[in-house]
Amino acid sequence: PETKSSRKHIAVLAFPFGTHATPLLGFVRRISEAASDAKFSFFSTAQSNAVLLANRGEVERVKFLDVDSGLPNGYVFNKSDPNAPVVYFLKATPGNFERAVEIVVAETGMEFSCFISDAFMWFAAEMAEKRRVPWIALWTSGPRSLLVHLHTDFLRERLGINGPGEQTLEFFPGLSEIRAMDLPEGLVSGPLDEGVPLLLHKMGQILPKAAAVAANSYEELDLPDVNKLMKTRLPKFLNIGPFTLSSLLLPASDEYCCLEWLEKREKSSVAYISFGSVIQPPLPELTALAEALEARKTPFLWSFRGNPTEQLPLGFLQRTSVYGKMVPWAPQIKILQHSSVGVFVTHGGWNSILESIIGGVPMICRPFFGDQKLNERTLETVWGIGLGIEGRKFTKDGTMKALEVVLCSEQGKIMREKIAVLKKLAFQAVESEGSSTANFKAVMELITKT
Ligand code: U2F
Repeated sequence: PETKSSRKHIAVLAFPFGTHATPLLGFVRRISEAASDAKFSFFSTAQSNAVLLANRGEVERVKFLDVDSGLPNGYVFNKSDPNAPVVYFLKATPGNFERAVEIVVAETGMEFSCFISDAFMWFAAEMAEKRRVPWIALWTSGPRSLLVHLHTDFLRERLGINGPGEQTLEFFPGLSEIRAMDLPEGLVSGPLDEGVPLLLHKMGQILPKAAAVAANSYEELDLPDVNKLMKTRLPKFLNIGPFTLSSLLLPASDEYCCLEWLEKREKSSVAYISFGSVIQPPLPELTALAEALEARKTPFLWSFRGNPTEQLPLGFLQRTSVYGKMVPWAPQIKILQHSSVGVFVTHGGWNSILESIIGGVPMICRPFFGDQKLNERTLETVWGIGLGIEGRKFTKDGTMKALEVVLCSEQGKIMREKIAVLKKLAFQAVESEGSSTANFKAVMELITKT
């Protein structure tokens, strides 16, 4: 018979911004399928939990619990300071999680047998250590960006802290094509004593303590040197993705009928445009992108955050309505798998890149922050499956050129061939004998043996 102590009780600590909590929930859902005796307490802010529940629905044996967001009473989001909620939240950690965890233990009478967290929430290591249980971290971006965070001190020593330069990391196995200017901002410039730079630096120092670090990627995607170096630093680094293929979350709905619209378009003709969940490009760049689409009459499907009537050139929506569609949110995964899509114009968020690979769609990338520049440089120079936009900003000419290359040139055809290879490897990784499946089993062993 089941008793309280025979059941596993797993604490899950989310980072409640960008596309972080969703893959974490996907990971948890998969673990819960494999460990039917486990019960999960999923800690995030009320807002993040509400979005997860609205988009993904209830998940069996997962209880969503709210932690303090750190926002002052009456706080109103200010577009000119979009990072403020992150800063407030970080100031409230780890106390907000500690308090919430203790309340759950007191109320349920069940201690936690394991801590799973977003890798950003490095203090989960200490919470787990205090209770003598394992900590498993999930890295929601690609291995390369984790690798550079793990080597922040080394990179600062080699490159100085002079900020972004053209010099390449030729001394860094696997990353020799990457330039200092492609590294996440703050990695080789400025102080590391507060906010996100502090968080990432701490994370790099503490992750080696994790029982395992799982990641949403697959071993065959990157160069052997990257995997090798990662394993040297984190012996239990386990790629268990791509989550799009392996996690069990429900796909998003298609309330704006994007798929029906794609049905009417020619093969590989459409530019799908989205900049993820956080970014909205500045107005002059939105204008340039719109002008480029209109000048080329490129069919487009644009997932637009904001108000297109106010933010795009006057009359653009009417003039392009025959070949263009704007929606506030789109079922991206399905769209990228539709044969009408020929290019993905993206900010280079990790989830978007993987979803594009799985759809076999080459990318045009306009990176903004964090891992995005590194992702852009990698997909252009290492994998050959996309282009960075000239000057890292949308201009009408630069955008027209990039669309021409990807949609109409021999180079674009080669990109499609290369991405087809990576796509195949992704599907193989999640087959029953695949590398990601084996790695997931290794994670499960750690969880079930505790
Ligand atoms: C942060 O990522 P973002 O949320 O900005 O971007 P992505 O990693 O590309 O994830 C966007 C997700 O939102 C989905 C899309 C992706 O799964 O399918 N989506 C959608 O379903 N419909 C839409 O209309 C638009 C998007 C950060 F900014 C990045 O730099 C990091 O790489 C990332 C992961 O850590 O988190």
